[in-house]
Amino acid sequence: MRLARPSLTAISALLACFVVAGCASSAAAGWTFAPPPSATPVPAASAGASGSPTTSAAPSGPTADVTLSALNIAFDKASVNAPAGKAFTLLFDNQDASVPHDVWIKDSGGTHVFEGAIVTGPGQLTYNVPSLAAGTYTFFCSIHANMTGTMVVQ
Ligand SMILES: [Cu+2]
Repeated sequence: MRLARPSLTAISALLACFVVAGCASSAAAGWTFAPPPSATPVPAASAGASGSPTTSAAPSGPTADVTLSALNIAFDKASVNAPAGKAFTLLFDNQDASVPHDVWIKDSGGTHVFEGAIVTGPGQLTYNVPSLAAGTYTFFCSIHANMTGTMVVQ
């Protein structure tokens, strides 16, 4: 009679071990995608600023030839410079939450020479602008008529 209880306890303990082992092994199986020793997770700060599926720019990538930001339905610069005769990159940073902006460029005759894709803030996008001849252009947001600036290509 006295042996019955200890053995029962042993069985339940064994059972508990089995369950724990089962849990542990299944959890281990879930980690097969990251076996390397690099235990450095993605910085929580940058992970917190997520929610930008349309962006492609790396947070700490190389700087673009031209940078432009939008905040409070306005561009941060009234004038930017760009290189003439060669394609260049334009990093657009839309800081207006839930507001769509884009960057279009037109020449002095009003012809659109570049029409960038819409970025809904907060989000960034690096545009690849084709080669432009030297001259003074106007960059603007196709959505908000008040958002314009001068682009000096030289
Ligand atoms: Cu806009």
